[in-house]
Amino acid sequence: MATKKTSTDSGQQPENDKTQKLQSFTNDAEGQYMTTNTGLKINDDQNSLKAGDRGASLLEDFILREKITHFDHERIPERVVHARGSAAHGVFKVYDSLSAVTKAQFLLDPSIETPVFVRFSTVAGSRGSTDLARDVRGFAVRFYTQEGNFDLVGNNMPVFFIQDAIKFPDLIHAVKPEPDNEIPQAASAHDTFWDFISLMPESAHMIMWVMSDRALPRSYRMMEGFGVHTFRFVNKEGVASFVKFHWKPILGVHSVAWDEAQIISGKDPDFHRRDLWDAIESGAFPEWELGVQIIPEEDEFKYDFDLLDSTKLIPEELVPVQRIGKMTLNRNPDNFFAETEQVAYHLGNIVPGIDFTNDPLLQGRLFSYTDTQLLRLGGPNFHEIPINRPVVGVHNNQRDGHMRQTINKGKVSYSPNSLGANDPAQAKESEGGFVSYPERIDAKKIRARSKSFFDHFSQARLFFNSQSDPEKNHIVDALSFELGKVKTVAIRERMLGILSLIDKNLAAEVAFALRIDVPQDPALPLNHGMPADADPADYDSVMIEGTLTSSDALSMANTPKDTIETRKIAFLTADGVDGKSLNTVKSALIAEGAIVEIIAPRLGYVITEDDEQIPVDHSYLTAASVLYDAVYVPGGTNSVATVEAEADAIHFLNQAFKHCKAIAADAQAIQVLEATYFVKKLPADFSEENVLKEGLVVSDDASELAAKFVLAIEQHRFWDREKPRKIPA
Ligand code: HDE
Repeated sequence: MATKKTSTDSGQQPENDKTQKLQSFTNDAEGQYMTTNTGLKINDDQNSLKAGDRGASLLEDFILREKITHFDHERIPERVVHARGSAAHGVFKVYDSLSAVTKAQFLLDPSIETPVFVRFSTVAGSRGSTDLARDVRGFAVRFYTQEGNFDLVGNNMPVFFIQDAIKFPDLIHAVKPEPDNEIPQAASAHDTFWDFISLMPESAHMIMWVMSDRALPRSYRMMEGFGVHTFRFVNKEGVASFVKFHWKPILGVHSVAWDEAQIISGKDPDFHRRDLWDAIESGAFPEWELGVQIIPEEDEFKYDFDLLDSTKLIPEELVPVQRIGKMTLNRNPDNFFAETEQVAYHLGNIVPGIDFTNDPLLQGRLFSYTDTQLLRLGGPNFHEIPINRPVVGVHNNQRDGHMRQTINKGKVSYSPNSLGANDPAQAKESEGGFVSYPERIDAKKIRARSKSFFDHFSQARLFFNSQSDPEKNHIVDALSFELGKVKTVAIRERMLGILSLIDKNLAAEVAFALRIDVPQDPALPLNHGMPADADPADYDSVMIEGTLTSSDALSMANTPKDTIETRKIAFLTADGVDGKSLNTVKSALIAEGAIVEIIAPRLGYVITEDDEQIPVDHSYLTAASVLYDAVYVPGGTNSVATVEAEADAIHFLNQAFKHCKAIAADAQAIQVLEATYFVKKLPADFSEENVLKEGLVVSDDASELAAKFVLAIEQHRFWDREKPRKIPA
C-alpha cells in the first residue's frame, strides 16, 4: 500500500510548541487509500449500492449512509457575534522582564517564545458576510503559555458601546439584521441600531470611533488592538497595578475610503482574509508590538473618568504606552474549521500575574464566553479540541460528557481522595497555583450604576477634536450616510441631539446633509436605560470638559508612514509596453517589499517593445482599482495607445484618484492621464514637495519616478484631494 506521509507537512512556515503539538492531530491524504470512518478501504465512491444498475438504492449501503450523514451534520452554529473571522498562528516575545509589575512568566523572560493563535473578525455580519463592513474588528489573541492559556480577547477600538454587560443582548439585537425581514446584512445603517444608540448616550464615544475610518481597515495587519477593559497586573510580592493592553501594528494604522469599502465588498468580499493569508504565505509576517499603560493602585481615582468604565480610554498623554514585546504571525492554519472556527476564546483564561477588575462589562463577559461555546461547540469538552488545548498538561476531576477524548486512568475522580494519593494535587501559590487578587469589597447588594460613569460626552469630543480635517469629514459623511438610511425621522433628530452634545459643528454638518434641524435643547436622559423606579434626575448625563482637548494618538494622520512593505501596486500595460521602465520601477518597488501586479487586456503575457514576454496577473476584466494601493502606467507607444483606449483602464485610474491613491506614469504615458478627469489636477511640476502633497508622479526617468513613487505610496492616501468634498468616478 502506498504510504508516503503520516501527517501534514506545512511547508516553509515556522513551527512552535503549539503548532508542533497540533501536528499529531493533522491528517494528510496524500498517497493514502480512501477509507470509511472505521478505516475500511473503499472500492467505489462513485455509485451507491442498488438493486440492479437501474434499481432503487439499498438501505444496506453503509458507505452511502455514513457519507451523507456526516455531510448532513457538517455545520455548527456560527458565533452569535464575531461570526466572520480569519486567524493565524504566531509567536510572542517580551523585550525585557516585567517582573516589577507582573509575575506572569511569559512576560518575564525575553528568551521565551510563546506560541499565539490570533483571530480577527467583524462583529455584526454572518460567517459569509463581507470583510469590509463598517464595523468594529475583533482582535482575539491566545497565548499558549507554560502556565496555561491566556486569552486577550480585544477589539480594534479601545472603548465599547455600553457600560454594563446586561445591555449587550440589546445592543446586538439592535445592530443585527432587523428581525422581520433579516435586512440589512453586516451593516449598522438601519433604524433599529440608531434607535437604540440614540437612546443610549453612553455609546456616544464608541459611535465616534465606529463612524471614523477605524471601522474600515486597509488590512487586519494595519489595525491597532486593545484589551478595552482595565485589567490588573500582580507581581511576585502581591502588589497590584491597573493595566490597559494595546497592540501597535508595525506597518502603521491605515484605512480605506467608505466608497472604496463598498466596492471591495462586491469585488472581493474576502479582501481582509485573503490579505492576511497571502501576506503570511509570502513570508511578509505581520507584526505588532504589545503596549501597556500601567496605573498604580493608588491612582485609581486620579482621573476625571472611571477606570472601570469601558466607554473611556486613558489618553496616552496622561499615561504613556510602554512597548513591552512583539507578536509575529508566521503561519496560516491548516484547516479553517478545525482551527479558526473551533477556537474558543474566553477572557476568563488568565495566568498568575494577571487578574480582572470590577468593570461591569468585563464581569458579564466572564460568564458569556464559556456559555456560548457550550452551545456552539456542542458540549463541555470543547477544551479538548486541538486548537483549544493548552501546551501544558490538564489534570482535574472533570469527567465524561459528549465527545470526551481524554482517557482518564484509575478509579479516582474526586478530591480529596486517598485511593489516588490525593492527586491531582492543588498547587501552592509559590508552585504556580492561581490565587485571585484579594481585593477588598464592602458593599450593599444593589442594581445601580456609579455616578462616575455618567460623563458620556467629553471623550467623544476629545476623539472628534483629535481628528485631522479629512478624518472629521469622513465622520460627518459616515453619520450622514448611516442616518440617511434611517427611515424614522424622530430617530435622526434624536441622534442629532446627541451629536450636538459632542460637537455643535458636527451636528450642524450632519443636519445639513439630512435637511433637518438640530434640536436646540436635546432632552437628557433621553429616556435611556433607566430602572423603572428611577428618578430621571439621577440619570442625567454629567457634562464635563475633560482635562485634555486633543490627543495625537487618536488620529490615524499621526501613524508612522515610512514603509511600502506589502502594498499592492497595479501596472496598467498592453503589448508594446516599455520593458525597461516597467522592470526598473518593478524592481525598485519589490526591493522596498511591495507587491507588483501586471494588468493587461488579455491574460497570459504582454510583449514589451523589446519582445520580452512579461506574465500578466489580471486582465482589465478581473482587476479593480480598489484592490490596489497605487497604480503606475509605463510608457511604450503601442501600449500607451491601447491603455488610453481601454475604458476599464481609464476608470481604474479615475477611481484610484478618487480614493486618494498614489499614481505614477512615464512621461510617454501622459496621454493616458490626459484621458482621465483628473488631468486638470496635475501639478505644474513633480518636485518631491509636490509629489508628497499631491501623490502624482510623472517622469521620463524610471529610476527617479520609482524613488518618488515610493515616497508617495508611503503616505498611504492623499485625503486633501477630497477638499472640494465630491470627487467623480
Ligand atoms: Fe465579546 N463575545 N462580548 N466582546 N467578543 C464573543 O464569544 C460578549 C466584548 C470579542 O474570534 C462571543 O466565542 C458580551 C468586548 C471578540 O472567537 C460571546 C459582551 C470586546 C470576540 C461574546 C462582549 C469583545 C467576541 C461570541 C458585553 C472587546 C470573538 C462567540 C459584556 C474587548 C472571539 C464567542 C473569536 C466574541 C460576548 C463585549 C471582543 C457571545 C456578553 C467589550 C474579539 O460570548
